[in-house]
Order: sequence, then structure tokens, then C-alpha cells
Amino acid sequence: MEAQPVLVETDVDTDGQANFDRIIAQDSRIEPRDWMPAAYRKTLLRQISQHAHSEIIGMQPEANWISRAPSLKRKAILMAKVQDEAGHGLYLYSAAETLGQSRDQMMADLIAGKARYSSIFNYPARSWADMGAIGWLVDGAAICNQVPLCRASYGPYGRAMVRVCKEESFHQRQGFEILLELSQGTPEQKQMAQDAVNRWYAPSLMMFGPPDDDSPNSRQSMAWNIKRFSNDELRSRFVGMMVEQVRVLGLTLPDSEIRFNADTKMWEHSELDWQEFKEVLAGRGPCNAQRLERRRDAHDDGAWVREAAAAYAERQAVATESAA
Ligand code: FAQ
Repeated sequence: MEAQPVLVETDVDTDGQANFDRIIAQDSRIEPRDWMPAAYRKTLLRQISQHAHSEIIGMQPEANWISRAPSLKRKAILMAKVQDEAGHGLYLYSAAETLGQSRDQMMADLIAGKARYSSIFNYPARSWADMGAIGWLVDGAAICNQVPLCRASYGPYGRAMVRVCKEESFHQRQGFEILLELSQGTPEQKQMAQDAVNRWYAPSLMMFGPPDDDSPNSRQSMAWNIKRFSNDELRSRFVGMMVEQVRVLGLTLPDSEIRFNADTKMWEHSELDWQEFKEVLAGRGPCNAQRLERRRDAHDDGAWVREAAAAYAERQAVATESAA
């Protein structure tokens, strides 16, 4: 695997900087060949690669339930959803590659445990109802966070997000529908749905990142039109959406302190356990070790596919050269 260094702008390019500033001020788009400040490139690579890793690691909690889905229809839907997440990972790795880092390098960082991915995927999926809670809450939070990213200033990222968001909407809908069916079923099924919502609610709120006061990247990312809203703004918006939808489900959110603050126009909620969030980010969440081990195994199992593809590409190149 060949490590490819991240492209770094070493010289101050006055014209390039002026052009970059103009594009950002016009709320237009930076494209891969445009000059961009090294810090902008670095921040995008960080966010997009983390996002790609999240999609790939995020396949695991649901993939565990494909063989245990309660019907053929549910199995087919869940399989399609998990495949969509793989596709999202690929769009995002491709977008990140336009910034100068190879996918091999990004994958190497992930399996070496050097790269971050979303905290949410370090929690276990214990019952079938968790498929509903993941779809409704986790994909719901993902949509809330990602719709504004469709307008991100970096062209390849924003365009990838448009397609991802369309697919996430279907994912959220299928999760909602699983929970609705369970909630209208037997008392045991309804309890299973409530239990899943209770467990996934707080971790899904943490997906939006640390509180604004503790978010070192937000200010600059917003100035560069990568992020459009702060972590707390999006979290609050998400809580407001879920408060409405949970009533339709006939379930409750496990937080009695949710209320709308008419002065700030923000939905308020109980303080989250940020110590738990830090533990998960430090690799000490309930499933961190298991998720990485599974990813490493999958990477090793896929070695023959990569080798076969590389050998085929080499043969094709030789054939094309000799024909020329
Ligand atoms: N988990 O300064 P900030 C999905 C890190 S996709 C882990 O606020 P930023 C689809 C952050 O990286 C879910 N780490 O950072 C699906 C930074 O660390 P660093 C993924 C987190 O970037 C559904 C540090 O904390 N979505 O679910 C988390 O401005 C179902 C300081 O934080 C995206 O990646 C976290 N939750 O804002 C798939 C969306 N939060 O790098 C399968 C794109 C923060 O300095 C099944 N990303 N950190 O060492 C973003 O919007 C942003 O990167 C945020 C964080 C909002 C996540």
C-alpha cells in the first residue's frame, strides 16, 4: 500500500488567496484545481475522511441483523440500506481523494486506529427494534447534519451530500416504520421499541459533536462555509423534529426536560453525558474494539479482490501499450 502525502501549499499565493476569499465571500464553490489555503484543505480532509469512515463502520451494527430480520421483506430493505451506506462511504472517499490523499492511506489510518469515525457506531444493536431506532434517530440526526452540508463550499463534498441525503431520507423512513409497527404491536413489542429509543436517543444527540463552547473547529469551518450551523444549533433543531415525530410513534423520548425556549428559539434538553462522549472518542466505548477488529478482518478478507483488480489493471495497461 503506497502512502500518498497530503498536498500542502507551502508558498503564500496572493492571487490564489484573493480568488479563494472572493469565492467564499460570494458563497460560491471551491473546486479541486482551485488554489486553497493548506488549513482549508486539511480541515476538509479531516471532516470528509471521518465522515467516510463513519459510513463504512456504520454498516456493522445493522449488518449484524440482516440474517435475523423478521421477514424476507425486512431483510431485503435492511440489506439495501446497508449497501447504501457502503455507497456513501465510496462517494466520500472519492471526494476526499480530490484533496490529495489516497483512499489506501485513509483506510490504513482507519484500521490502524488513527482516524476518527462517528461516536454513535460504538454502541451495540441489541434487538430488532434497534434497527428502527438507528434508522429513525441515527439517520435522522445524519440528515439534520448533512442537509446543510449540501451547500458546503467544497464542490465535491456538497455534491456528494445531495445524493447521500436523498438516500438517508429513505433510511429514516424505514426506521420510523419499523418502530411504528412495533409500537402498534403487542405490549412486549412496544416495550422493545421504547427500550431501543431510550438507548439510542442520547448517543444520537452526541453525533452533532461537542457543545459549541467546546468545539475547536466550528468557528473556522463556518467562516469557510463548510459548516452552516453550529453543533448546538443542529442538535436543537433535531430535538424539535423528534419531539413531534415521537408522538406519532406513540412512544416517548427519555428526557423530561425538553422544552422550546421562545426567547432563543432553541429546543432545550437535559445536559448530555459529555464524559461518556470523551470516553467513546478515546476508544473506550462499548464496541470500539469490536468495530475496528471487524473492519480489519474485512480488509484482510478483501485482499484477494484488491490484488485481482490490480493484476487485471496491470494486464490491461500492458495490452493497451503493446496495441499502441
Ligand atoms: N464522533 O470541533 P468539533 C451517518 C470530534 S454519518 C466522533 O465540533 P467538527 C450515516 C471531531 O472530529 C455520521 N468524533 O468538530 C449512517 C473533532 O476531532 P478532531 C457521521 C466527533 O468537525 C447512518 C473533535 O471531536 N457524520 O450517521 C464527533 O467541526 C446509519 C472536536 O469537534 C459526519 O461525519 C462524533 N460524534 O464537527 C451510516 C458528518 N463529534 O478531528 C450508517 C460530517 C465531534 O479535531 C448507519 N461531519 N467529533 O480530532 C460534521 O458535520 C462534523 O465533522 C461534526 C463535528 C459535526 C461531526
